[in-house]
Amino acid sequence: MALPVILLNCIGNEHKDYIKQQVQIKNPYLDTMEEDILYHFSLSTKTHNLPEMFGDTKFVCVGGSANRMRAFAQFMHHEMKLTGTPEDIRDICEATDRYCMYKVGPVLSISHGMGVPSISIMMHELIKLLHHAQCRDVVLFRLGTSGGVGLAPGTVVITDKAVDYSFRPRFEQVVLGKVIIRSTELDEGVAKELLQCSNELQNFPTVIGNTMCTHDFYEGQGRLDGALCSFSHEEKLEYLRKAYEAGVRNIEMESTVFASMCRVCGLKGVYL
Ligand code: R2B
Repeated sequence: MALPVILLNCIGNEHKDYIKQQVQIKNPYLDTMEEDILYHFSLSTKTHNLPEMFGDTKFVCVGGSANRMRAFAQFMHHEMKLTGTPEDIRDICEATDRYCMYKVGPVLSISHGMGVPSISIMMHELIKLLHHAQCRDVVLFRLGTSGGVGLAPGTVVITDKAVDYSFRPRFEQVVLGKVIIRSTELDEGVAKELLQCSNELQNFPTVIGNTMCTHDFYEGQGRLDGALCSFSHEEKLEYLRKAYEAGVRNIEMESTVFASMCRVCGLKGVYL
């Protein structure tokens, strides 16, 4: 409940001047294409009027599970006192079961699945969707689960930098067999504003810290209970200690690609 309430408080503030830009697509081929099919959303520029459906979107909230993002959309519907009943909101991507998507007023709520490959596909199609729909001034929030490092359970971590397994603020993408490195720093202004919103609410312990993105839930995050475990309990603690010293306050599996794609495409991104 903490994340939706903090976010609601933030959205309740007047929409700030800090977000006055269009989504920047970094693909010269895209605008020459007769049709762009967003395969995993089951949407297309030919079959759907994307500006009409999505043009007024201001906040995109993404999270791992489909059920959670539906519940989040219903919560926002209720809190924004929209017409109709929250239970009746329709999954815009119902023709596919890859992702779910709900639109409630200016808020789009989308699931991204687990891990970098899954959220990366969703991000490509989402950024293209925002471009085709001619959206402006959009802020993108990831509201998801993660494991805290040296924090009381339930603490909300607003990500300062998304870092890789070596605590570096970078995302490695393999393109045509070569590794490309992209930066993963997130928008400082929006993160600070969210922290302020959280402080005003009380009851929701919130910190700003680095989020470490791993490519695996078990060995990659130093868990001792996977099917494989090639390290000792002490080695695990040593790694987590080093992570903490490097500013890591939580661990999850999607932040680096989220942050790097927001940065390249000129989107304000906040990672919770
Ligand atoms: C957090 O929770 C999921 C793994 O259980 C994964 O998506 C993540 O980043």
